[in-house]
Amino acid sequence: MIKPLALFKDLSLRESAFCEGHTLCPGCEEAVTFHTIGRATDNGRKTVYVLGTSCGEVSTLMYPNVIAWGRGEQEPDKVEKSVGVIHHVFESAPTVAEGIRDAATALEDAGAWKGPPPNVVSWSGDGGGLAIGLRAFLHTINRRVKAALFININEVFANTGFQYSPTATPFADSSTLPYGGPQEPMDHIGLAVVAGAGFVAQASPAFAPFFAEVVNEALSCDSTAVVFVPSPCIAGWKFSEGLTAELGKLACQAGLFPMFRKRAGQPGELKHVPEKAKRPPVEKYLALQQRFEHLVRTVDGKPAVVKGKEAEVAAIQAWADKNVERLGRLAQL
Ligand SMILES: Cc1ncc(C[n+]2csc(CCOP(=O)(O)OP(=O)(O)O)c2C)c(N)n1
Ligand code: SF4
Repeated sequence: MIKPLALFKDLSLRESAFCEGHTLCPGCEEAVTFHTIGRATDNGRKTVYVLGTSCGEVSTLMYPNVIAWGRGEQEPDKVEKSVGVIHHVFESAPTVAEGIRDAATALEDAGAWKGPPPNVVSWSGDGGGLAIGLRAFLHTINRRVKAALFININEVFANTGFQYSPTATPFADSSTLPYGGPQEPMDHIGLAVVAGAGFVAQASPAFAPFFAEVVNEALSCDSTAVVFVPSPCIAGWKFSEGLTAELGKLACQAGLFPMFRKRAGQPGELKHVPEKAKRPPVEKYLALQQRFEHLVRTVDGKPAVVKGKEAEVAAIQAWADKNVERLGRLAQL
């Protein structure tokens, strides 16, 4: 097995399928995510991307203007360097990916496709994948379709105006639920595991070697692979420029979005989450984002809980601690 750093180096030197001209916000983590996936898919196979409407889709496919996908300006002379992109409705990325895989298999069976089977990559936001498209997502997993399903978790429906999504951290402000509510977010990792995915991970480019490993593993899985990508949204969460990777790390280390990976039938692992005594308190993470300014602010360079909001912050801390324990147990299933 290739060591994580060696794999990271190998992937870094490959040709990305994500190129210039996108209009994602400066500081949006999705650009880094797309480069990693774009390089990992340069693996000797044709690649088909299936992009549900989301920031990642509307900001990269501006036909008739720039299209930010492809390896170079020209049609590549080798089919394994070629990239197909399908834009379709918001909630259906996994289902369309399933259709692509079926078509590829039919071509192969008919002898019309000679090369190795293509990479099929599905991309949805958490609104598309876990709210309106939850049915499509679970059924594709249930049918064990060989496709890598990526779900970008920015905790809002970003491109339509930052509406609430079921992955939102308790009490996070959004345009449809000002100041948020006490409900705990959906257990998206548990759902994918119990639905029968062959590989389930939660991985952030903030932990670059781990992320590269996970993307590579998802592409080589023989069944449905699911990768949740926690993704700080600079425009929706309102944080200062330069903090994207820092927030990605803190979200994991404080227990809100731990790095996780598990192959079906094998023990999995939690990564990059310190033991409880060494975990950063959630205030440290919340204070850096305006979506939590009704709870925690930075005073004299330190996070300070707003008077009267101690119970809300304690509830977020309790959920984060519970989350780490729950995912630890899930990894051992
Ligand atoms: C059936 C349907 N309803 C609503 C829309 C409008 N719409 C397009 S993208 C989107 C939100 C996408 O949110 P998410 O999937 O979380 O992706 P993000 O924008 O956050 O990347 C909505 C509501 C649509 N395209 N189709
Ligand atoms: S709104 Fe958020 S998710 Fe969308 S491009 Fe900007 S930073 Fe990225």
